[in-house]
Amino acid sequence: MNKFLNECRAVVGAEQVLTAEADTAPYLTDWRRRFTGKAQGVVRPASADEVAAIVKLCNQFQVPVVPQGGNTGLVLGSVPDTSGSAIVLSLTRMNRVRAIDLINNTITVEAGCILQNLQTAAAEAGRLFPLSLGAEGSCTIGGNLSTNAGGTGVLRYGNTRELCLGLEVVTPQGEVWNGLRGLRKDNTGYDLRDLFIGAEGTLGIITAAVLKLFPQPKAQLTALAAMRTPDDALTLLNLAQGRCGAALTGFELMSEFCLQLVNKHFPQMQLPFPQSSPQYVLLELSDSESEEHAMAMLEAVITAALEEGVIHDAVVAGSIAQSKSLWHLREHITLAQAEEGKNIKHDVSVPISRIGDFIRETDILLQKAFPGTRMVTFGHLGDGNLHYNVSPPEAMADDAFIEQQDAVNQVVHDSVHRFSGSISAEHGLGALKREEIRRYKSEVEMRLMETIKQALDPMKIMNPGKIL
Ligand code: FAD
Ligand code: S2G
Ligand code: ZN
Repeated sequence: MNKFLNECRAVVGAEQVLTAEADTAPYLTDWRRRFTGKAQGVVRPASADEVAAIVKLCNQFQVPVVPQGGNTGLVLGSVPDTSGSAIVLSLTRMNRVRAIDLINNTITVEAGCILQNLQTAAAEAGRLFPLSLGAEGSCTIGGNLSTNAGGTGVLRYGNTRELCLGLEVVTPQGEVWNGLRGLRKDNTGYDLRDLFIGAEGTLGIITAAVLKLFPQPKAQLTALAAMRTPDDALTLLNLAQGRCGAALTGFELMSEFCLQLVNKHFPQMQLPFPQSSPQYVLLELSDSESEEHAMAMLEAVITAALEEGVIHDAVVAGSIAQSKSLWHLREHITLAQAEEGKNIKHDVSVPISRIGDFIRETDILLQKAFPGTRMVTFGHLGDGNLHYNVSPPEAMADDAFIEQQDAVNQVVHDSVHRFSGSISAEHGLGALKREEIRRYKSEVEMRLMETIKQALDPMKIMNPGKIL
């Protein structure tokens, strides 16, 4: 019998140590079903102390540990390699809201809390927790913090990093660091909290967090605008930011092909325009004054954009239901692209002003190198973050296309580098981009990251093979 797993059973209970193939399978394959790892087992602790005890056993028996939340990550960060030596440590049982402080405007929540449940808990308390992304029904706040997730609200509220005030973390040595301070100012030494945020489980296991809450807006309005080019979208962004300031809380670019895919695979989702356009922007205003004030602002933006020829059509959602249906168009792009078949994703960012040039130049380079590839280009334009995803030519078999992944990545990532951008804007590096990042980060930067990893996790048991 496996002594290590027996000791784990003594900590979390036998039923919380999964080893049967049917039980462990969902934890070992990534969301895109592109990779399946192996593990000694899946361990599901119920508290930070149980996590600490398991990590101590991992030290004692030299067992690598892969922390996992909702397993919706897109860079193979949350699944083990194929050696079978690791355990997956699932935080999903640790999902309580521990405290809400309406005067401090903070909520203390455990890492395994699903993002949508956190949004609901905030709303029930009369507040807004503004992190929002397509996977919110299954991703967890621990995973959001560990990947420093972005989503559609970054323009106004920042990445997950900006939403966090304090963390509770189990260190690679199995100690519990209680940094659950709800302070907006605390300058007492190195910023340990920000070291763990975005570390993708390679420096420690986040078990709880203190997060910021925001006032609920009095009105939230959504509009879908149709235009010719990404540069028109940038002009609209500037116009909207100039007139609405902080009230502009969402600005998502979608190409015509993105929405054709959505309509093809989800025919019930209709475009609210008689004919299609090359580009669309979904924009959202959140107003603290009133519905009328928000509507006046939005109509002023739309009118000015039509008069200046920046857009040639627009629809303003007349109800919450219509607003939701516009957002569903946006949120179904990832699912539609997955339904269409295998694709090569690029979660990139470039300076906002250069997005139009980046798309034009890189589209041309890709068509030259891989004629007939179909571009699924969409994303968080206000953050300079594009999902610049490449689908194979209609006539090409998926697998044949995926074999060219490295060559396609090189064309796109070299272009990103030329535009002084990043090859991972919000999804992280995981195992997927571990090698690729070395082509673009300086030796100094790589050495600094390796020094931090060596200092905190000298036994290299924390999510090995991810990031570094
Ligand atoms: P997992 O996938 O379980 O893990 C992700 C990483 O975090 C892994 O490295 C894992 O080891 C680590 N980890 C997980 N929990 C912990 C913990 N408690 N302590 C330490 N490390 C931990 N991402 C965006 O940023 N923006 C988007 O708009 C977006 N849209 C998406 C849409 C869809 C349809 C899908 C499928 C994914 C999308 N994602 C997006 C990617 C993904 O949802 C995010 O990366 C999310 O933050 C992952 O959360 P999770 O709980 O699923 O983490
Ligand atoms: C989103 C999902 C990833 C992708 O929906 O904003 O982060 O490329 C993306 O489909
Ligand atoms: Zn995204």
